[in-house]
Amino acid sequence: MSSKLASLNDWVASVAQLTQPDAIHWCDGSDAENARLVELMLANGDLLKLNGQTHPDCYLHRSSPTDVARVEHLTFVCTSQPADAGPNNNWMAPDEAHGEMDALYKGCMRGRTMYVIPYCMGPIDSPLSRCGVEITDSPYVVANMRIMTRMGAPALARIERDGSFVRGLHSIGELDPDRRFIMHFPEELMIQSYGSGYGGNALLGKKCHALRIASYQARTEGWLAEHMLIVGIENPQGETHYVAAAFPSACGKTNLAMLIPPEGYRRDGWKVWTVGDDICWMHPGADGRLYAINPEAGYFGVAPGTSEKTNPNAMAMLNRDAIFTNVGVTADGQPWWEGMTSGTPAQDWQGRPYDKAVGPAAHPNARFTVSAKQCPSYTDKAEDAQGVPISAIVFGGRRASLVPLVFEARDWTHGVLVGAAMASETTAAATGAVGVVRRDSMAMKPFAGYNFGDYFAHWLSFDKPGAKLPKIFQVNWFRKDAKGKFMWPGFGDNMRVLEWMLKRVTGQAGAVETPVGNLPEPGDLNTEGLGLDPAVLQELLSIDRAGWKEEMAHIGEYLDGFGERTPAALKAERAKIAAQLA
Ligand code: TSX
Ligand code: MN
Repeated sequence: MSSKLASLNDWVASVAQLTQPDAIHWCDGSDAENARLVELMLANGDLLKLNGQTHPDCYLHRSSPTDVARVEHLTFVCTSQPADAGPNNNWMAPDEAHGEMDALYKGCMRGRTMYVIPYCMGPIDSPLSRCGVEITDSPYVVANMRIMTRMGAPALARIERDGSFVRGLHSIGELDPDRRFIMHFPEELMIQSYGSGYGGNALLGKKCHALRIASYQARTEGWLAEHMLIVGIENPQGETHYVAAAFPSACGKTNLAMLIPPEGYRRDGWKVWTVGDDICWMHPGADGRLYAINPEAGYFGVAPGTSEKTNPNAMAMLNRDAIFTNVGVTADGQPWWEGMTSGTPAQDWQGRPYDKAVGPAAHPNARFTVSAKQCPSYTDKAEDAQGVPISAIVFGGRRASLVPLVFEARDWTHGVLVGAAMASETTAAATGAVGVVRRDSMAMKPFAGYNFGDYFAHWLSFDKPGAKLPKIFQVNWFRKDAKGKFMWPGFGDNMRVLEWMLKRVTGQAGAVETPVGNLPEPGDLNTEGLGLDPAVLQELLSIDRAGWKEEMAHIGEYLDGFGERTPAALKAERAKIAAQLA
């Protein structure tokens, strides 16, 4: 097979020349093709079949034990000028990077099949969507890309219409951590990945394309590619407002995207709709509002911690047509991970007999891959070519102290500062010290395809005459008291905070102005039925001026780290707040 697009055929031919596969397979995305690939992977051990009674068409993949997560230290942005990648990225000169990668790719697909995957990020018929082609020698990557993107014949037809696409080349190589690179060439709209078969390193449509390359492309085209969930909140009047929210890892983004409102809210007619759980592309519309699509078609979620208690919607979508990576299994072949409320693991993620003295059953970064449509709260609006209008943008982080439960930014510039200053405390899930505050602007530290200083300026540029921008908020579900106990119940009860935000958007809720931002007074938040101690609520909604003075000094140092690329307007906003606190 080949394509009607000469530039695509030429590129495929040149990659085959370099990598020397035994065969080339153009993916059409059909069920028959998927069935053949599953057969192949069951035969070669890439997949194990799970219990067909309890989990029809579910499979387990065990990755190489040294290939279990993204590798930030091996991830590079290769722009001609180092300053364009910025201090927030690793940089390599494009010529040098191409030299390194070509040497690794030389003959690397001998004895293997090369798969050509045309894919579309976003609804096939949406002007907001963008396409790519991933070439890979991993059938596991094909099976995952089939769930995570609109993949195959319809995507190829759109690519032939558009005439342009992002090029992604991936080989698992030897899965050797010392021969592994994830390279991005934003000026060429190209991605090259070698030596890993895992998630963000290998499913190139996700972090590599939809965030790193897309953020670069979005800057030149006037839109935003963000690390945000998208959720629709329907009120008892039947009106739905859409919220986009950025959180660093381990803050429960997927849980928030699939939130189930507390009983009282459900009774009153409130509903929560899931549009996306990880990535959000936002474009200014003709009416001045920001319209968003979820460029993905599935969820590649962290399994451990997902349970009937934390995310019942996710549990309901995981009993059919799902791929599990690095989870444990029960004696009767059901997937199992830490946090599950029933079942007992028999084997751990490496296939060894489970022994809690050896380690957890599931790897802490174990994943599920599942179609978005299997989520009970998924909305058809996610398939809308125009996208959904965004009423509020939320920035969150994990902060045991200082940051209140919620506050509203005064205006867009203040909101961009809040996003740029985002920080989260490290958890045991990451390597290194626990409880250390790390800055992670807009939760994009690992994913911005260019200099953060330029990125902040791009965000500020949306505030222009005629724009009807969303309100920006900061939240913190993770405040702890002196005894180390979480002060806010979180999960479904976050609905109470979302209600206040949307009532601020429509002018129906009060707030008090502080230098840090506008906070609800205790009476502005619906805490009915929570049994929350009034003193705890007061504490969650108050500002520690001395602590914030210090925080603002840290934010100033951080912004100075991007040198002259940091927008003056952002520095001025910070200085203004610092002066008000003094
Ligand atoms: O996902 C979380 N969310 C968002 C939910 C919509 N988590 C899990 C984070 C790890 C991925 C949370 N953890 C949240 C939260 O809002 N809040 C907390 C902290 C917390 C943990 C346990 C309790 C309360 C708060 N349990 C009890 O109070 C019984
Ligand atoms: Mn993510």
